[in-house]
Amino acid sequence: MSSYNITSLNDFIIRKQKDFPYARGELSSLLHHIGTAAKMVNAKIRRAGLVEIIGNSGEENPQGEQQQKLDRYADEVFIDALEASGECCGFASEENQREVIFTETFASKGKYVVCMDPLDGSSNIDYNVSVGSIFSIYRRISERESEAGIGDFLQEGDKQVAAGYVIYGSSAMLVYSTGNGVNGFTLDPTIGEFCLSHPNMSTPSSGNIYSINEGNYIRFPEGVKKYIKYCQEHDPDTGRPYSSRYIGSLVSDVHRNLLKGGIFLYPPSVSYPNGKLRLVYECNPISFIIEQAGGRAFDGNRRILSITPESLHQRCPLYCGSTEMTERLEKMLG
Ligand code: AHM
Ligand code: MG
Repeated sequence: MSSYNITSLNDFIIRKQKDFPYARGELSSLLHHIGTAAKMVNAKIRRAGLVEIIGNSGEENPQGEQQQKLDRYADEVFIDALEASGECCGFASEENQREVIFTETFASKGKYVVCMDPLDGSSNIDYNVSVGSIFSIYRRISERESEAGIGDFLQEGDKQVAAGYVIYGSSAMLVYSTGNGVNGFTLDPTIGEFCLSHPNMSTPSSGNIYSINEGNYIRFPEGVKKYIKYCQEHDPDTGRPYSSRYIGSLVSDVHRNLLKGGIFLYPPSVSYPNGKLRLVYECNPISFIIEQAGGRAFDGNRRILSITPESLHQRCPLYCGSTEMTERLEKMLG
């Protein structure tokens, strides 16, 4: 007897497409290509240390940070996959100063633009720590007959039609949402398919994990310091002290907290007065997933998804996770 009882990512995407009566498969095709590119990046990461892929590329990204070889590899793989999909007319990422507009190929008429952090947490890669990829998809607002423009990429997070991340951890997993809940797929390496493993993901309303780089404590806003103290106090009723868990890979920290319940904080600090994380391709897609899973994400004052970006590489503080925990923090921030 056959033991075929899997739902592959592609089966699932096509099944979901039927929920949208006028969908013509363009978004499905785009998601399918992201899944394929993610498998290529995963394959490379799995061989890190064996092939010439770890270490600096010798170049810097637009923010003056050292680019790793894998940063560049992942960026190129996603660009090529998205252009080949024919559905994406432009791409913006952490690794490119300006948006990349596809003008030469049939992709120029694509309906969507994609913003990405192709390899998040890449400073961890040389030390065998989990990293990820983050993506955000918008419907273009420019005319389909014209070239895509910067305005297509600077839309509020609320306008995302889909977003997700891939985590290259003890297994590789792709988690995405098209605004109708969140689903997670684990790569089965024996068959090379992402298979539905975490249907309808929802985050607990509270938890006992707080994730923050406490090395920057001295310069944190007072409200954040107060909240950290609260997390460390003893209270058997609420399970405090909470556990402090910080990998330094946004995708990995958020993924764990999403499943177990918790809060992630990247406040303003001395080195990063506006926070370190980038609104367009880190905070927005992550916040979309968290809200879709029932959590919250804000910058201290506003919902992340309500902010209109002013530039591609704009930074923004990020506080996100379980509802009760983020609400308490919000009160302490005043
Ligand atoms: P990257 O996109 O260049 O890898 O930087 C973003 C990463 C996030 O994954 C992580 O949350 C953060 O930087 C960690 O920063 P820090 O080392 O300051 O705590
Ligand atoms: Mg990043």
